[in-house]
Amino acid sequence: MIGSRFRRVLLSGAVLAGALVALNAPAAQAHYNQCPSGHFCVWQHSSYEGRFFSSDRDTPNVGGYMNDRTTSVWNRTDRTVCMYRHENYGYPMGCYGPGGSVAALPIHNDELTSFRFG
Ligand SMILES: [Ca+2]
Repeated sequence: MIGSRFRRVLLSGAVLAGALVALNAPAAQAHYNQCPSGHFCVWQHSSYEGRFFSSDRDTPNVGGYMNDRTTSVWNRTDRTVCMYRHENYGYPMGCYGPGGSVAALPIHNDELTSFRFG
């Protein structure tokens, strides 16, 4: 009884998720283009998908919307940008040179909180 109700809920969730994916399809196609020239860009999911944040200047805290969620990045600037696990540039987690990008951070996934231009 409880089991079948649970399955029904899961099924409705799957249908809803499918509908959301369909609605979001046009935006998802533009994910990589979200990153303006001159910005350091970060995304929630691999391959530049999901939540997005970017800035063209030192960012001591990416804010609650993006904090500890970054999985892919693109440094679309002509400078090196270094990433940090904590706010105000605490605990370095690596840098990307001009034009550098990664579809999925090899380490420190979902930890980025601040970044700074070199
Ligand atoms: Ca963090």
